[in-house]
Amino acid sequence: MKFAHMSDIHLGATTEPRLRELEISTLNRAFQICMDRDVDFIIISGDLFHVNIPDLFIVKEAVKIMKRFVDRGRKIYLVYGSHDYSPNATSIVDILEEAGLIKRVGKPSFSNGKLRPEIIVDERTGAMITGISGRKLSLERDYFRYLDREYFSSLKGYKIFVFHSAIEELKRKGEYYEGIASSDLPNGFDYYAGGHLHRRVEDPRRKIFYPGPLFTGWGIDLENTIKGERRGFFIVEDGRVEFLDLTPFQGIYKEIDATGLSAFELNSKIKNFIENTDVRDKVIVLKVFGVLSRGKTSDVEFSRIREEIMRRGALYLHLNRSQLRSKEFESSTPIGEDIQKIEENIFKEAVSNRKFSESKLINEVVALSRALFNQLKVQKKEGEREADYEKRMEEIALEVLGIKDLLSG
Ligand SMILES: [Mn+2]
Repeated sequence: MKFAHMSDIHLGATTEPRLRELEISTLNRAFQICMDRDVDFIIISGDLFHVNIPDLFIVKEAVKIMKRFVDRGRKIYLVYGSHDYSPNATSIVDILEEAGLIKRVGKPSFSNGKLRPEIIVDERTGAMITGISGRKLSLERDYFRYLDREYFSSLKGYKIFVFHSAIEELKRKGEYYEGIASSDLPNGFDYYAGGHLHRRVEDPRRKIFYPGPLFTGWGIDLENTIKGERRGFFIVEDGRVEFLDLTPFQGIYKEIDATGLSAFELNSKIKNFIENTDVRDKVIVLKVFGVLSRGKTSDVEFSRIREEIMRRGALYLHLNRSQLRSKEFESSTPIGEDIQKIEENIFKEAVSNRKFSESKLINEVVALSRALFNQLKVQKKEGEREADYEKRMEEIALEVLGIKDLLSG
């Protein structure tokens, strides 16, 4: 028996044309290897797509690639990830399953109050495959609590458990995710196919394996790829696990400390970096941080910088400037125990940089900002027209600002 294990492909995460091409060609390479190596089936541990309803262009490309594999009588098994699942809307995963392209494993069913995720037996190999899908906010942890563990350990044969959850014991220093304990996994499986962690983990003693993302087109994943994390997938043959490295690009990671510089000086420092770096066909991650001595952060010509880097043939520029501040609008890292508190503190900080004659006004502005912010989070209803949604939001905003009557009168 030979199978492939991929995860966290996040198709559609990037809209940059060149990155998108790479995303598709990397998926294609992975499936070509699976066909060349004649694997019996492929397991995807969640987050095949970046959102539950992705751009149809990427769906079409993915279907083309997966169909070639499936047309050979091979199967693709997967679970939902935290990204491609939605509690109240149909996911593209459901549509592809209805079309017979993929098979979702571990659909929940209950027996005597215990959870028995459905087991799929692969026809070619007889492998038994089940698992637990990912949920937003790690709600899947509750599912693990109710698992019928005895039932699973009584089953005879080669068993694979597919899941989309991080595991606490595998946490590295500085990683802040919530996960399950390795003891939450049911005993007696031959392979635990993990997803959700965006780095490769091989734990042969516990038989837990995370391939990490196949392709990484965004944020911190890009940064980690450039810093050396290899991207690819596993092929498992008779218990041997082999990592196939598909890392699709090279890159440059550059930090620039702006502390003590004026916005003007920072501009020329960045320009200097671009002029002395061969950025061609590379992903550039540029992190600019520190406190400017003069000028505002908006005086830093980031869009010009992006244009220049792309003009010189870079694949993509990922700009991290979340820790760049200026003296004129100095802000410390917002602190608070929960989201509400953090939001409040951010508004307070912003307001304290403005000069109000009455201190009472500050609290009112903070309260108003928060109320407006909360109301603007309201999402579009299913089936609601764009224009109706905009009108509804407008009315809500006017109401919060207390000027509804003023305008209508
Ligand atoms: Mn993911």
